[in-house]
Formats: sequence, C-alpha cells, structure tokens
Amino acid sequence: RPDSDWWKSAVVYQVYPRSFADSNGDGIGDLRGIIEHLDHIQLLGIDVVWLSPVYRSPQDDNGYDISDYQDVDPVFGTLADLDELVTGIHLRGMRIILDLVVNHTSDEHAWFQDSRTSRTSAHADWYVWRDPRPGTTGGTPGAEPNNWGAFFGGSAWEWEPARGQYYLHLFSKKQPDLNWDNDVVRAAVYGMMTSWLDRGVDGFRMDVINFISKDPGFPDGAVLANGYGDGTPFFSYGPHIHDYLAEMKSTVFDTRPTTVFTVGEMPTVTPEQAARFTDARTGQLNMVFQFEHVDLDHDGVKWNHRPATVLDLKRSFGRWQEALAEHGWNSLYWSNHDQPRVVSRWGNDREYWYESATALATVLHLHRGTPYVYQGEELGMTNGTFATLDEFRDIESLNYYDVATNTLGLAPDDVLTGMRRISRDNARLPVHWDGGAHAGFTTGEPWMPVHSNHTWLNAAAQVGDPNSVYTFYRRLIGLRHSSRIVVDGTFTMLLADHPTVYAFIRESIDGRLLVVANLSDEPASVELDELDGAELLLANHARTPAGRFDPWDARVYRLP
Ligand code: TEU
Ligand code: CA
Repeated sequence: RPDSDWWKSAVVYQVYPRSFADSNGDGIGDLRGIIEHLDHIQLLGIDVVWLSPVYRSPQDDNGYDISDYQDVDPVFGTLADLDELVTGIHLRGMRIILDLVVNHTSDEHAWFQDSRTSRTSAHADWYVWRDPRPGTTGGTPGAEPNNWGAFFGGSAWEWEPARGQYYLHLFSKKQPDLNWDNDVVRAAVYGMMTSWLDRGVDGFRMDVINFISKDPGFPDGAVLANGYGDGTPFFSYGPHIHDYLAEMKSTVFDTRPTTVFTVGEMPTVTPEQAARFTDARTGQLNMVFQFEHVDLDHDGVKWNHRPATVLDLKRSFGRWQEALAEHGWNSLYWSNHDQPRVVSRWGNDREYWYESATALATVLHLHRGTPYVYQGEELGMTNGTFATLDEFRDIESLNYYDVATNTLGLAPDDVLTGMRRISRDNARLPVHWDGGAHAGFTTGEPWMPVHSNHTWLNAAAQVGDPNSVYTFYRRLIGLRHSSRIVVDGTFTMLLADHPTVYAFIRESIDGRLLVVANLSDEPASVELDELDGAELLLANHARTPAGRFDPWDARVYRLP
C-alpha cells in the first residue's frame, strides 16, 4: 500500500474553534484551548484534525468570512499559536488540515475594499460585478442582475454606488464571491495555499468549492417560496469547475513531496459528479462532502421538516457506496458545524441516548470511506434547547427567523420549532469537558450557553469509562486501524427493504465482516444466514441471541 493512500485508513476530527475550548476566559474557544486538549483527540485514535477557520475575520459567519488568509484572528490567538498547534499535532503522529474558504472572502478583505472603489482599481475584476438589469435604475428593487436569492436571505446581489454595479454574494452580503474566471485570482489562491503547506499544514477542507465556477450568463432561476430564484443549477457545477480544480491540483498538490489531504465540500453534488472529482486516475480531490443524506429530512427548504426513514437513509448511503465502489472515495459523516447533532436528529437522545449514539456511529464507521467525527460527537452531545430566540447566534438561523416571520408571515412559535430542530447552532454549543461550571469550556461567560446536560454528559465522565460513548468511538476507530477489511473491503447491503435494521457485509482478501444495527426504538428479529458461525467482534450492548435485536442494538461480526 503506497504511503500516498494513508487518507483511506484515516479518521478525521473536526474542531470548530469558537466552541471547542477557551483558554483565556473571554468565553470564546481559541487555539491554546485546542493545544491543551490534544490528548483527548489523540486518545480517540484520530489521524487528522480539520480546523475550521481561525483566519482574520469580522466573524459575520463565524470565520467563514475571511479578511486576511495569512494571519490568525486575535480572538483565536496568533500565528505562533497556530504553529505550536501544528507542531503539537505532528508530535502526536497526527496531521492537520485547514478550512479553505475561497469561493468568497469577507467584504473587509483588502482585495474587496479595493475592488469596490472603482471599475479601474487594481482588484476591479477580482469579484463578480454586474450592471443593473437593462432598463432599470441601479439600487432600486428589481434592478438586480438576476433573481438569485442568497443562502442567508435576500437577494444574492448587493448594490455598490461607487461602481454603479452590483456584486454577487451567495451567502451574506459581507461574503462577496471571488471571480474564479480571473487567472490572477486563482494564482493568488494557489500561492496562499502553498504558503500554508510550506508552514507544515497537511491539506485542506474546501468550503463550497463546487460553487466557484459560475454560468457566465447568470440566468434567472426558478422562483422559490421565498420569492427569489434558485441559482444553484447555474453555480453548483459550473463550466470550469474541473478545469480549476485540475489546475489547483497540478499547481499546488502535485508539486509537494507528500500527499496533500483534500476534501471538497460540495452541496448538491451527485454521485456521478463525485466519482469524477475523486477518481484517483483522473480526478482532482481525495474525497468530497455530499449532502444527500443530510437533505433527506426536509422538503428542499431545510426548515420545513419532512420525516425521513431508515429506508431513506439506507437507500441514500447504498447509492453512494455503489457509485464510488470501483473508483473514487467517500467521506462519511453525520455531524459538522452546519448540521444538528446526530443522536438528536437520527437517534433517540432520551430513552436510548447511549444505544442510539453508538449504533449510528457503528453504521457510519463501518462503511467504505473516510469517517469524520465532529467535536462532541464522540461524547454523544445532543441538540440545544433554545428556549427563546435570543439563545440563537447563527446568521443563517437569525436571518431565517426574520424572513419567515416578517416576509413569509409564519407564526413565530412554528418558526422557532423548525429552528430548534435543524439550526446550525445545535452543533455550536460549547464542548462539555467536565460537569462543572460552563462544562469546563471557559472560566468566563461562554459566547453561547452550555447545555444543562453537561453535568453528566462530559469528557471527564467518559474518557476511561469502558462503557462510554467516547470509549465506543475509540473501539470503532481501533477496528478501522486493525482491519484492512474496514478500509479496503467491498460493501454489500443486506436486508435492503427492512424498515429498521441496517445490515451490510464488508469483504476483502482479508476476510468478511457483517454489520447489523437496529436503528429503531422497537425490538427486531431478522433471518440472516450469515449469522451462522459468526464471531462477535464489537457490540454496543448485545444482550440477546444473534437474530434478535434490542432497540438500537448494533453489532459487528467476523464471518468465517
Ligand atoms: O456551508 C455551505 C453550505 O452548504 C451551508 O450553507 C449549508 O448548506 C447550510 O449551512 C445548511 O443549512 C459552508 C460552511 O460549512 C458554512 O459554515 C458557511 O456558512 C458557508 O459555507 C459559507 O462559507
Ligand atoms: Ca478565548
């Protein structure tokens, strides 16, 4: 196995620094807080740490709005702190990847500050500027170049009087989209990436990287319930996306002495497109984050709940396992800083908290692909309670509340219900280090209230406890590191039509594993010939004979 494939047997841990650990009492997580908790990550068996942005930023979107790619924001620390973190991670035999947010910058970035001043400035063509719609007066309603809506509400276009033009922002108006059709922009991004690799970083998670190439016609999109047009067909897999990523690969990655770990975040990506991006022979990235499973439980608008079933999930994951079986590679995730906590979303965080957290982890980690653990997921952290609107912090959630109540006229209580279920803030409650004040996250006032269940749900109570969620994750990760079947094995779904039991086989020249998990609150009995002679390797609470499964009973067997 060439060294170059180390990322196929790796497990990645995502740190969202603002909510991970605060070392200086200002209530906001920081780099020194991460340095002080590296043992917690290493003991889990983690190979790669993905660090969400710590660059200079006005924090409009908690750091996904970058004003200086080459410096660390003082709220998180200094470049010296980041160097110390990189060294600490390497000394523990782990690697670190940074979050690369280059579809857009902050509007406070020097490039944009210059670009907005005039059509002849040095950076005039570094962003996406367009004239008002013909026959209209710029800056008046309806004069926007097209009808696209922004992900964080309102039009995707903002008027700039100094230029007499609009600039595009797919996200907030403080996140102007870079013009990737400009080769000077691309060169600047590649130079920045190379400088981080030279500084010892081992790769990148690339924020909405499939959005960077836009349809040059900028056509209107189909009008959605919020009154704006859907632009995704015209920017989510644009005409030059493979060209630009191939150029990035040859310019930045292929010139390095060691493999650069790359994962592209790609909302709307299809299995076929993902196969093209990740085919080791002709692709550009090691893997991508796809969104099919995390879009199963709404009707297209994330706030509108549409209950999803285990069958929906099996079919979705099964499709992705099949599409990338021969060539390409999957990432495997339940949680990240944009998604609610999996034990609350897909599990049962009340009667079967431990069982469902560990059953869902078993299913995910035994699939073919690279698993991601989001901070606190290894503890079984749950969604927040958010008693009132003022407990929310996320720009996406707060803007939605405003649009939903003031423009769509929805009842505030109904809107809050939808937000409690799916808001990104569910993933951003401070991590629970112990059962003390503020869960040991800070000695000050946390930027976001700590969940009251930290009194019993915390790292101090779990690390070292053989029956904890944390220890179960350690065992799962240990199984991946000790068994080439988990890494290389093929994937075959069993009981494809069973409504609640998720079962599959992994097979390689090293042997066969059988995974069976009852992802429901009801007992289940299944007929599986494969169970004959099977040897139980790992289980979250096997108390019944093979074939009968308690609620949320998950088991990994080695087959003869
Ligand atoms: O997320 C992109 C993205 O698709 C999100 O808008 C996601 O669809 C949404 O949050 C789910 O409701 C990336 C980052 O992960 C996110 O934190 C940033 O806000 C966004 O890009 C802009 O940088
Ligand atoms: Ca701090």
